[in-house]
Amino acid sequence: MKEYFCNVQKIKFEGRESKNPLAFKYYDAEEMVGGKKLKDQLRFTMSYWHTLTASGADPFGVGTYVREWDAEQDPMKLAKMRMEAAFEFMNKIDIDYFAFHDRDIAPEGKSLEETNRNLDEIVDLCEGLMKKHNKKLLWGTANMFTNPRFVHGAATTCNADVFAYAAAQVKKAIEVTNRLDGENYVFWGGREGYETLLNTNMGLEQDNLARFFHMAVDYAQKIGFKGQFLIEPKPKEPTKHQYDFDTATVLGFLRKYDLDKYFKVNIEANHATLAGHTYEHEIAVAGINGALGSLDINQGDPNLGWDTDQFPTNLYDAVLAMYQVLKCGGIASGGLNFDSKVRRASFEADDLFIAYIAGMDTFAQGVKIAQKLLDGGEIENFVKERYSSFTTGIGKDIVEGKADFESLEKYIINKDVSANKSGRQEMLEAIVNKYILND
Ligand code: XLS
Ligand code: NI
Ligand code: NI
Repeated sequence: MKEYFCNVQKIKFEGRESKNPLAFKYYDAEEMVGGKKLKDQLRFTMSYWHTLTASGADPFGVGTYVREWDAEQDPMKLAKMRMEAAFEFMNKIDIDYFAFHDRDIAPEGKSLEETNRNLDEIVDLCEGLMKKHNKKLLWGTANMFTNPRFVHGAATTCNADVFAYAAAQVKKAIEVTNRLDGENYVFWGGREGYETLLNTNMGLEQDNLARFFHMAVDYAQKIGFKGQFLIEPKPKEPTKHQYDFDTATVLGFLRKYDLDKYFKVNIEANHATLAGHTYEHEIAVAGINGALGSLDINQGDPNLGWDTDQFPTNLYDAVLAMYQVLKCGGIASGGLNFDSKVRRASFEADDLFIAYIAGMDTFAQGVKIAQKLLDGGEIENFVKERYSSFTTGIGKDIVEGKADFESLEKYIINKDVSANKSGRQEMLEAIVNKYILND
């Protein structure tokens, strides 16, 4: 088989003294952390779209990335080359999982029928390569945002034919995900939102979105798809008001429409930033609601108001995010997906490897430090103590549902309120720093 990344050999763990840019310094896949191998704890995932199909184009200029398959004109031959390259890449970077949109892996044809045939042909190739190289599909999804037919949305369009098209497309995408034993199926609401209320029936659009999700659940049950459904919240971009704004919004929506038992969330760091949240906030909201499904770990830029999809290199954020993940008991059927692209100026093929290494080392350290922080217990003990008034006396009554307004009034009316204690934020932040710096 042709080699696509000729300048790069299999990436090895060389340890923190290594100066080799094409080696892991912190990610040792076999290292045990929290009772699991790092590779099982993190389940790193290659995003097909950013790794194989992205070009480096931006609104001001054409693509810059230099790739071995650039010259290929035939769309199906190109799709096959990319699929082979994907497995070479995963083997060399030592990643077991990948994720794709239907249109990443195979080109659209003239009709949906032809498009589905193209997809089947590439999925045949993919299935064989998965078996040969022992790789797994973390999730599949449908691209319902690139083609102009989705200009007004897919499940939230004003055009019933487009709704039907989207349904047929997702039907096929679930079938394909099922065939490849995908562990999850993701809905990111590409254009599910609106620009102006002046032309929008928001109530109908949201009801239709719920109808669409119910149809997906029904169909998955019908064909025996066992994977977990995930919604990926995002507050804006491409539309001004995306319906899946953040985790809390998604949970409210799911409950309103009786969908909460079928869906969890796929939380993206960059989307949390755009929603004005921290990543750890979003993970914690999912965690306390039993809805943490998977993670897209690409970081954004707090100074920029769009989804920059950068490789995650911010160690501090990674520690705090993984701390919440560990508190939730891990990532279950999810993984850590690099929904990240190299910068436009990082156009050489080696940059792809360097970027993944940087992200994998960051999250390896992130989870190791988070585990130590958890084991050390200083933060957890502080929090426990902070809420200790709810473990005895009147606090216990409140928690156990034995109190009401009248009994609480009777209790407090002639009593001095006990003194509040410091929240000690700076002390706690210094403890986090200690764990990071001492590691
Ligand atoms: C876009 C999303 C997208 C999803 C998959 O902002 O992050 O890449 O992860 O459709
Ligand atoms: Ni994403
Ligand atoms: Ni995104």
